[in-house]
Amino acid sequence: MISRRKFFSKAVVATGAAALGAATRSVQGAEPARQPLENPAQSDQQNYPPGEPGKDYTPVITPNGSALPYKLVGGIKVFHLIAEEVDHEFTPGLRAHCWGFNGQVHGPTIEAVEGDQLRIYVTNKLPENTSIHWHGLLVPSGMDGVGGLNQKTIEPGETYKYEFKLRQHGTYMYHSHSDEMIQIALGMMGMFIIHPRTPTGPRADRDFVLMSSEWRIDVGTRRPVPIEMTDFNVLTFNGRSFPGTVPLVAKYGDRVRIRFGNLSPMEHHPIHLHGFYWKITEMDGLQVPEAAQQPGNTVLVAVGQTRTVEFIADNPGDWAMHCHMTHHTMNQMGHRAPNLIGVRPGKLDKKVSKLLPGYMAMGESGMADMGEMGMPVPRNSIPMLGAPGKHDYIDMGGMFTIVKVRENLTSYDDPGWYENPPGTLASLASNEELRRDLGEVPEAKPMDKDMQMDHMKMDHG
Ligand SMILES: [Cu+2]
Repeated sequence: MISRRKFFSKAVVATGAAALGAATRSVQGAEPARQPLENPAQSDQQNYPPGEPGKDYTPVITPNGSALPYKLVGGIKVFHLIAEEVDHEFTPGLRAHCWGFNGQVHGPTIEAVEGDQLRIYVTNKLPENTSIHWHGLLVPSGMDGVGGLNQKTIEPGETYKYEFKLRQHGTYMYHSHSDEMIQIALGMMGMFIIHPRTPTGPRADRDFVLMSSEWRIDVGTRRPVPIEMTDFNVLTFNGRSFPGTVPLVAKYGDRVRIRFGNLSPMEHHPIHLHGFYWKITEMDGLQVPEAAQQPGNTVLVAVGQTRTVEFIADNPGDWAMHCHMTHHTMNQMGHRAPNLIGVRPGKLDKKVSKLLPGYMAMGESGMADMGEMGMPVPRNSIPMLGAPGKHDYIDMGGMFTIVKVRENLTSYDDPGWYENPPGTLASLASNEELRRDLGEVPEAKPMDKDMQMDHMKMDHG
């Protein structure tokens, strides 16, 4: 395979150095050698020893997940993925039979170094054919994994071999590319991280990997519905829903990198971090030149995309990080419920409970209380489940996690809840303060469920 660099150097010889610049840009496939968006993929012309963790790179952290181990055989990194059914826990209280790799949903993170030669065996223990695509990787066509197009699919019981050299670095993914709708909806995906052979720029102290997905699991069942198109009710980071997501812990001053990937069946996720702004340093694995790195605190990760962000953890505290679509921070039952906001149930409970013992109308004044009440729920379901927080109940779930930044950490274990320094915690205002600053104590009679509203008096006759 001829690389861009090789092609370019030939173009230079042919046209002369004076042609550098606009003229060579018009040559298809040729880019100036220092063009910042170019991947430094000279590695296909050169042989490198296998990259070593700790020496050539700092391994990434996959919260709630793990890295796929490898073995060195004659200088080649040999990995083994086993596609199989997995009894997966989304969060305590909800398990389902999913499809994943090596006993995990999602599959373990594959991690290697630019220039490494890889051999990846894929064993199929599923009841149907599969094949694996290396999403974003520059591999020979026959290694690209699209069933039927690039290869014969892997039949149940067979093991296939993929082999290629890594010619790039960045944040990528892998996923099934056979019966895609079913297999991706059941969980057959993972992250694929390639470290640069020659790192440029500052090294991250904490390098996290978070893959988004979404599922439809009907309350009380144990099998995701893979044909769902719109109404997903379990949303996950690395296959887990809050409170099942472990926090991302950093020391004050750490450079934190988060590599987001999204292989949800249908939906894009705007991931929002509180307390910081970040810069987007990679898009689909390609490095964004520093001058073009967009600052922000919400990054839209569309289906099939990866986005990498970096920030300095210079603000101690417990910080929410979540998809900002409100239905994506709910655990089951946030959907298809009747709208009871402002409804006056009156004696409804009493009347209905004659027919349905224990019936209780819910949601007239919002739904936040429902998770907290700890009401009996169908087996294997997490309707409206949140978690007790330090100050009160956290009524979010789904694609939600917590970034914890602390001074004087001695380890990256969960440090517990943040201790707010005096004067830095929202609190109940005293009457004295209200009179001093507002001139009065505001009348604050809460809305009564049975309150007669003005519009109810209107004559609709
Ligand atoms: Cu979302």
